[in-house]
Amino acid sequence: MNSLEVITRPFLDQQPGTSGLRKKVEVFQQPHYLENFVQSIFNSLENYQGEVLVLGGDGRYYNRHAVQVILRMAAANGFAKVMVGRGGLLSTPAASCVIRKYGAFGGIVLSASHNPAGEQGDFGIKYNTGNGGPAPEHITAAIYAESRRINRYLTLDTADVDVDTPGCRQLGDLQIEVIDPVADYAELMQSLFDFDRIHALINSGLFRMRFDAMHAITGPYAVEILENRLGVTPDTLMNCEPKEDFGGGHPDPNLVYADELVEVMFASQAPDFGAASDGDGDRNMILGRNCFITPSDSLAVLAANAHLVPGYRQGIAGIARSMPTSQAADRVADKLGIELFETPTGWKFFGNLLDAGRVTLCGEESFGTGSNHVREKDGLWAVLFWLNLLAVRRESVSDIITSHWQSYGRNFYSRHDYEAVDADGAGQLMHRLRDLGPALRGTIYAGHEVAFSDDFSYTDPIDGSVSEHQGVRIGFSDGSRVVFRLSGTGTAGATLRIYLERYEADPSLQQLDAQRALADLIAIAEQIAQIRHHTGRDCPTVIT
Ligand code: VG1
Ligand code: CO
Repeated sequence: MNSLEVITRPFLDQQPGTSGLRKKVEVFQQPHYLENFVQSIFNSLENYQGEVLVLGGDGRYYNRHAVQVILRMAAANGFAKVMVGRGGLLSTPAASCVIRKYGAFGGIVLSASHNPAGEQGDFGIKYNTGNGGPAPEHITAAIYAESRRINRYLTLDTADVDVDTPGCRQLGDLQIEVIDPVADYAELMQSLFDFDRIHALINSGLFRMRFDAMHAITGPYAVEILENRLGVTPDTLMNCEPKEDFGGGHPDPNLVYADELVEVMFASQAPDFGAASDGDGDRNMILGRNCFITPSDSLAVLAANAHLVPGYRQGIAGIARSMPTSQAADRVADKLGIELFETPTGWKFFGNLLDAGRVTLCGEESFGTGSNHVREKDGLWAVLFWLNLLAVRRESVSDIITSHWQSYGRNFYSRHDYEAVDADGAGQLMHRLRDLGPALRGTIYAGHEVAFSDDFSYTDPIDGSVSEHQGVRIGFSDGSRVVFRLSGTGTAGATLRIYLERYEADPSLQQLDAQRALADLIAIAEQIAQIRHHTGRDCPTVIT
């Protein structure tokens, strides 16, 4: 079958953000838009001819169409085989798992994660390399450069392929294998965690839980793992039927968007454990009865208790966290005598450290946690890790976190998001903070002295690559911090994120509400950055 060369012209806005290219569906629907980006990915790679590509997505609107486009283009560009999840589905961590397990050259994941889906919503696409992780910056930069000069792409003139029936079929010279999107991932989870013990807890009659898939990709994964293998009752699982528009919701597992679950968990007869996952299954929220675990604390707790879980019984090599993530994990690393790395936001910065064996656990404040089992953050993995801890310790979630704070101190933490604000105003705010920078040092705000202020820059310890302008940090002499950065995943205006952190060693002061404990810092952030003035907003859209 001859491949077809299509003449095209570049779009100048195909710059990947924190996690791939995300745009409104209608932007992707422009003729050649998706094809240009896919060909730009292929053009930026070398020696992929004859290799295997993994393909799947979070099931949002346009996923099915994009799968067919990519299959034809992969065939025309000379891949030998594409492994595609049945129905075009693969959660982000499952895609990572499949790439690694079968030694694929790389993978294309169709997802805009938590961004709203549907015809009026967003679509997204990202490339993962052979280690199963998000393409590092030098590759995303090369893809962007290609997209700005592309003038042709290769495809086939063929009918759609059946991706709903498992098994192998041909498209020209390309072999297509439709795989079960859940099986390999479920097997990996079973190899890491003590399923017998979790099963015993769940069926003890003393434990109730809820899991909310938010009508996104984790539904089928939760049914197979939590229900079929671990024995939860079907009413434990909420919103487990994936929908192309995510049921009109916003599958961002936080206190605002996962309100249905939050209501259940904060009721008087609440279950013992609650969890939710995001659109593409790589993030998680952990709740206990009337209790919320911040993602930063979750990372610290997992690290401190990893020896209780079979997959990590040998101990952990090191921990990496993104810069805005609280320093709770640093204290655990310190106690364990292991390395702690502070990286820019986005999972791609963990890849080298994981590949080099320098770290075992990674986490981000944005509800992302993961380990060296794949090269993506992993929502259900975190849920299973917590279930394994609960099964071993047989304590409540709130007792576990309280005793953790007693041993290590508590890092009060909160993130304030101002979503979809005017991009110019947000840009000016960041610009001003960068200019103020070093001049802030030594100034005192409400009794807090500024110890340092900078624009975070990261040098990768493995390959020496440098990533600049990763967020403005203002640190105070008592260890408190305020961090400002702009989101790289939004598709409308700008989203300003403000991260607040304060350490409290005294157990008698650790039960305060986080917003109250951080009130001083919240006021200082406003005073320094003039958030209201620059965003035109009185308060954040989302507080977590
Ligand atoms: C956000 C989070 C970041 C995460 C990224 C992708 O990025 O802050 O920690 O890695 O989303 O996660 P940003 O640039 O909007 O702050 V996901 O689940 O959307 O793949
Ligand atoms: Co996600």
